[in-house]
Amino acid sequence: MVCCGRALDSPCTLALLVGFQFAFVLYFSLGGFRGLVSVLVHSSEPEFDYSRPHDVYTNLSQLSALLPHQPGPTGAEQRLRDCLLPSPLLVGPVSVRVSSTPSLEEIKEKNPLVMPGGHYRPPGCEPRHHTAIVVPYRNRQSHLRALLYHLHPFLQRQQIHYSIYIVHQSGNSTFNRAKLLNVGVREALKEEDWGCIFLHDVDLLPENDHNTYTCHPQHPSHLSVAMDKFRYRLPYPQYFGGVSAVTPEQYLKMNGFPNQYWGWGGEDDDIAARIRLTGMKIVRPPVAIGHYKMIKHKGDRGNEQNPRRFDLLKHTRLNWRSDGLNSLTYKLLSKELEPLYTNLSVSIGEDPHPPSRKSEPPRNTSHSTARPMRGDAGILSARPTGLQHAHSKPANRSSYGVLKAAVKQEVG
Ligand code: UDH
Ligand code: MN
Repeated sequence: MVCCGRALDSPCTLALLVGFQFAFVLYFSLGGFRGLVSVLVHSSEPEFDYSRPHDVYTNLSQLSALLPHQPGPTGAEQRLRDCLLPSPLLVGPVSVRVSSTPSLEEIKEKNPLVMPGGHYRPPGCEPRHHTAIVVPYRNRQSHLRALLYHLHPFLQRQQIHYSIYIVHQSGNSTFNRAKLLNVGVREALKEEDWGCIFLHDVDLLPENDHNTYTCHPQHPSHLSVAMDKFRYRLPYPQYFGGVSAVTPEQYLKMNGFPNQYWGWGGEDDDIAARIRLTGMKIVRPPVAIGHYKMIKHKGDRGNEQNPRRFDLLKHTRLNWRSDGLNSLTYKLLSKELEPLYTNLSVSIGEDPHPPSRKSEPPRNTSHSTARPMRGDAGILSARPTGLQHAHSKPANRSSYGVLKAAVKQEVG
């Protein structure tokens, strides 16, 4: 103490100076304040090297080598063991191919275990997860091929039981993404007792197979948390667009999705509001896992920005109970089991308030920009959503019967 009270030339002052210098260097070598916090708080974020991605078909031959159900010596089928969690076939970052995608025939050849309708069950083990992938769709053939080329091997490595449903809006009336998703959920559940339903834009390709296509048992999940379009960040905290997932129970709880959003924008924010209004929250994988590439595209004809979306969003609180699964009407025009997907062609009606086309300049979604275009989230009260990773347990499917009863009700 005595020495520290003295002038600059004392050894103690010198030691203090050296100490400060050392702390200064340490601070910056750990990445400044952020790095320091992450070291102190001990971030559990996994790390992946995206600069050396694997081919998306890696390890698939191992699946083909697995023998499908072999009859036991007595002729009875042997019970398969449960699939391992996490799947030993996962590789982490995978490369994404968006140009010169092979033809549908070639994709089928590369995925010999996929059954008609885009149905798949792991051959060597009993799957713990049963997931329907529902894709709202119209006039995006090249995107669809890229998605099928990419998603089939991606999901097979995860060793889940899945099917891909393409919900095709027939006709030229204004596109309605959320209503198509409602139709897809309903039709998928008519077919199978799915424990998890993925709502998947056709142009989003997952870049890391640790992003498992399974549901959280209590809360809806948002998977596309880090899209290249948004510079691999969440554009705003309650963003729920792109790729998300619900169990039938969660879907039922929020009365499904809105049917009234015709055109581009707002419907995903409405769904996020429903989640909050029904006491649930959004769970997400870590940013390092939830990487997606969006195939670049311009705005589609027939999916112009919906000028009513802000107004609709103001009324979600009032409307969610009456607009959704319980008010859904549509006509299923055809259902075809294509080799790589189930095609549902549906007539969902028309926008009762069509915008005047003259006043709406065509939207240009050139995706070099990282700015979210809708900005609709400002309407909703900001509420932070924690980044949580919880995908391990299979969803509780007990209330499936309730939804099935609701789903069975015939629609015109
Ligand atoms: N879609 C079609 N055909 C169309 C229009 C849309 O298939 O003519 C489907 C397709 O699955 C597409 C999805 O609807 O991926 C969404 O439409 P989009 O790709 O035009 O949406 P966008 O890329 O959305 O603009 C990205 C998120 C922007 C931030 C949102 C903030 N709320
Ligand atoms: Mn898009």
